[in-house]
Amino acid sequence: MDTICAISTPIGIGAISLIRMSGKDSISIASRIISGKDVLSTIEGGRIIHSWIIDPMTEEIVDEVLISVFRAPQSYTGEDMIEISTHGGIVIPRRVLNLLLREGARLAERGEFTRRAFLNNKMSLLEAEALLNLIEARTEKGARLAETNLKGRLQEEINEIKNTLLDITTLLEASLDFEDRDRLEIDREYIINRLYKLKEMLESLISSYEGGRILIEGFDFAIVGKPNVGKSSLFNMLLKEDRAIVTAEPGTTRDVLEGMIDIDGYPVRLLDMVGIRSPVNEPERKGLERAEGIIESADGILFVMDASEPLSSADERIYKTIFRKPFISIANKSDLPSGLEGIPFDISPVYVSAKECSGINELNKAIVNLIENILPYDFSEGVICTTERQAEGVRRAHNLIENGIKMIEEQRDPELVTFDIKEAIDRLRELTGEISSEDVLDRIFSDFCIGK
Ligand SMILES: Nc1nc2c(ncn2[C@@H]2O[C@H](COP(=O)(O)OP(=O)(O)OP(=O)(O)O)[C@@H](O)[C@H]2O)c(=O)[nH]1
Ligand SMILES: [Mg+2]
Repeated sequence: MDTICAISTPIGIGAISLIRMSGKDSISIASRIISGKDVLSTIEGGRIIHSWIIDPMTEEIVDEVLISVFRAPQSYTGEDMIEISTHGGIVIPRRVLNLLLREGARLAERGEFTRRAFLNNKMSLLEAEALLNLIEARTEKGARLAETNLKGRLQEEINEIKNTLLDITTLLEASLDFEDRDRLEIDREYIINRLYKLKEMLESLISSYEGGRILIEGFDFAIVGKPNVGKSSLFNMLLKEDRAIVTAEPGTTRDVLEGMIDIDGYPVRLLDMVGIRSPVNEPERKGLERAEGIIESADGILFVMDASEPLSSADERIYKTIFRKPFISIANKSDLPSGLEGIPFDISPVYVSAKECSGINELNKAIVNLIENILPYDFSEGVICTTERQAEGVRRAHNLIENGIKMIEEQRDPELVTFDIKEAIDRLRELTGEISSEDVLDRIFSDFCIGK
């Protein structure tokens, strides 16, 4: 494979920058742009040397650097690799990168280092996805989950299921050769029991995805209420940032604003939106259209009311559009004399004041409670799917097994059952990457950043 390189640290001002190169020419390419050209060729893997980057065309010194040398197969990608730590900023790393490109390396694509690691059996596809989750994790709980998957727990679970399925195929195939019907009966009972057990394992993996997704990507809360009840003020309060425009005029917010916060280790995405009423103009009508979509797709709702006024039919109408979703009702402006009375629907709101920043602990508690009620799983122990690809693969294997069980129960030809079980094994092999298509790999690794 050709030799690839990329800047692996974020571009911008920082103390150091890391440039990575992988492939069979890594060491010779690096040798051509440093002082003491022969040092690298004799050095063993896993060593770091101090050196200078020199432009071979102008002999100009570009930077003082540290160079780490890795030799195949003992490297991240399994190939020869060089990592150059340069000074940070925008200029120096780019110049060094350009020198590497000029000397014959090619710019890496997104996730290409990790893709090579996968192709060289350094990690499974599930581990590669866990790695991506880890980089993207926004909170500690998400990162911890990704770590668990990176250690291969999900992989182990899938392997266990797959190996049992392989045993079952062997039994089924053996039974095909048996003349003796009694013997086949015993096997049938045994096979059905084992398949039921596997079906259950897959079901709990499927239901784990909802929680896995929330922990990695975040729980989406749409902030919903009449105009002027203080939705944007609440958004700013929770974000601890003066992000959304707040005015005394109803109809201030039209677009959807998004902000991520960490509540007790849970990543929560807040969505501030237009106040709900009959739109008074075109921008507001468009805002409402967006809001409807957001309410629909949100995981939960923060339903905001004004505590200083009696509830109106407008509040009630809004309540009717959201009450089927997980929601928390909030009475804002509780610093003002209370006007809330005779709440016509069955809620007991959390009282807050966005103006005085009060009630925030109670609100955070309510948010955590709601999330924990939704998470279907004990995350400290469980094996969890975190990507749609994983969940889909597990679902397909599950359906095939379910079908297999049905056929055995209906005393159908074992050959047909074997067919489904083998198909289920293939789905699981795709999950771990034992069988993979370029398409699937492209999709997974294109989510990575360049340099990973
Ligand atoms: N007294 C008091 N006033 C508040 C509080 N929260 C918001 N306000 C005021 O209420 C008005 C509306 O606040 P916003 O945050 O813009 O309300 P909104 O719901 O986002 O309004 P729209 O975007 O128009 O739908 C502003 O004048 C705020 O200063 C509060 O807790 N107490
Ligand atoms: Mg607003």
